[in-house]
Amino acid sequence: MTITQPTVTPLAATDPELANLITAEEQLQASTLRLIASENYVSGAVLAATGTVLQNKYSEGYPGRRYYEGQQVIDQVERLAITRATSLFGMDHANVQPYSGSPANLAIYLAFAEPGDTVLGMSLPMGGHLTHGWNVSATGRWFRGVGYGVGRDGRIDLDQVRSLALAERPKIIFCGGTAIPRIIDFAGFAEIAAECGAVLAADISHFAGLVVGGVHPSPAGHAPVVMTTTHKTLRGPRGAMLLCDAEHAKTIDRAVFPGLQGGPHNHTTAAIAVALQEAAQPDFARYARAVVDNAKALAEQLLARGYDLVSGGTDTHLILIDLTNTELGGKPAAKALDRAGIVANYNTVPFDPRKPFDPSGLRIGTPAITSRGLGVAEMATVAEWIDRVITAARAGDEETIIAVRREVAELMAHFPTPTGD
Ligand code: DSN
Repeated sequence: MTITQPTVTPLAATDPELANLITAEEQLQASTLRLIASENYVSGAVLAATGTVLQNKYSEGYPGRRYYEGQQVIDQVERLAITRATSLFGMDHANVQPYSGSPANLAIYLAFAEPGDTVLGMSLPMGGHLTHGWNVSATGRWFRGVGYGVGRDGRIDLDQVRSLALAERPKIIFCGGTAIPRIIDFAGFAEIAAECGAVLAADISHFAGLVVGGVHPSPAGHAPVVMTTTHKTLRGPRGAMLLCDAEHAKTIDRAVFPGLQGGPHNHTTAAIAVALQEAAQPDFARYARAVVDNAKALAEQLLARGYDLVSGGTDTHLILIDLTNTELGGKPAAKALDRAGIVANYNTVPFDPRKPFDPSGLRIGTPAITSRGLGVAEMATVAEWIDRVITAARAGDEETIIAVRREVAELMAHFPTPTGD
């Protein structure tokens, strides 16, 4: 048998068409102001770990208990990720295999509920997540999702959560979501879960990096089950983790595999381990603090320009702008900003009279721009750009939008991405 020498073929030589697309995306990410609250830039080390031969290996099972041989290295990689996760989040057990946040949340259902059981979560238009029991998601079709919301002040109404929990007796209560600008009162949720006999599941995907950086309270000691994606403020690869108290470890592990998934994505596990090591460094705490400082500064600047912010501001990385009084919907605003090189997403606001595909809100966040090194000093400029673009979009003034795009690209050229673009 002839053994061919392995060839290291650059992507550009093998598939120039695709390579060009990746280069175009790199340039887009480098030249724009990325304000999508759930996005970030990973380090070169995280990026390197994802593109490794670890992806060649099947590893159904858990370290020391696999269904395939040849796990001498993979077991060590997964154990490293688990140890770093439990130590960083102060929880007894970690499962680092979920492919992403949605399957990780589904594993929580599989672990603690039966089809048809009631679950209580923040309703999607109020700031929750699809997988917290919203009706179009499998979690709302196979389970009975009951939604709580915020009060007119834009803050989670724990009295409403308690009344619903006691009336509906859910098996699981989810706290956390995708458009919540204020910190989550884990202790308050834990009390309610204890009163109604539910398992409290904290979905900290958006702010996990703020938790490890010490600028958002930790769910440890309050929520026996915690889910986080790994690619938002935590700044790791696209993936997720489940953390839990020791008593739930076996149930959670069984739910992920063999309950829902097959082989773990070992290259992602490795990159999660790298991201967790980075997040344990003092620099990361400074990053988390800067994310919140930037968001607060940006919120102040927007308020000063007359914008309505849900809950009146932010404690976190995220700002939800209610554009109702600008007479421009969230969608045309997001599209105009995109033309100006400012990337955000349109979003419902609580009690939104408009439809989810054409809502009143704009969601912005500071994790990615803080990774580029922008600070409080730049937030006035960012707010001014947002204001100019929204005003221009209302007036049909495309010239201003194009002028802002040039200014954005000029500024961002001074703030290289963590991978050097
Ligand atoms: N898509 C994520 C977000 O933007 O918040 C949630 O899954």
